[in-house]
Amino acid sequence: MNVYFCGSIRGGRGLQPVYAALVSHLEQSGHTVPTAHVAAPNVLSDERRYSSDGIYQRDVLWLEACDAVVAEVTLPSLGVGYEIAYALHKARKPVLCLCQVGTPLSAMIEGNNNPHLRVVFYHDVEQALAAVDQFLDAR
Ligand code: 6K6
Repeated sequence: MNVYFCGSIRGGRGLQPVYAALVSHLEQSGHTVPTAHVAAPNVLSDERRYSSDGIYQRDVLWLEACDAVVAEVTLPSLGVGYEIAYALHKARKPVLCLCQVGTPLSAMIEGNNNPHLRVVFYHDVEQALAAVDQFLDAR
């Protein structure tokens, strides 16, 4: 499947190792991840050659083309929130949100009963990877 991965960039890079584990797991499972760069340690410098306008146009095209969205939402990020809303309401894609237990998640995600949205709170990365497999296996 073509899986659009979302993770915080300007919202903070503290969970980059978790993003890397998620993207690596998706790719090792045979999925294509157009946004694999979100998990790269140097995304901010690598992507600097693109304009914000170019990034937005590219990411929206990828959202329209994907089969499913996996978003790590522990760190609050405007971009990730926008991508989730776009995927659900404009591109009409299934979305999995992964959040570490103990994190206060926005009510706009936690309280959202959209049938295409699944929110999973996880204790460790293994649990998050299992949630990804379960979500994609059901597609
Ligand atoms: C570096 C310097 C200027 O811009 C950059 C790189 N910016 C981005 N590169 C790639 N994807 C981006 C960028 N900014 C936002 N995104 C998309 O939004 C990604 O797909 C992430 O899932 C999400 C992150 O949003 P913020 O608000 O945390 O940056």
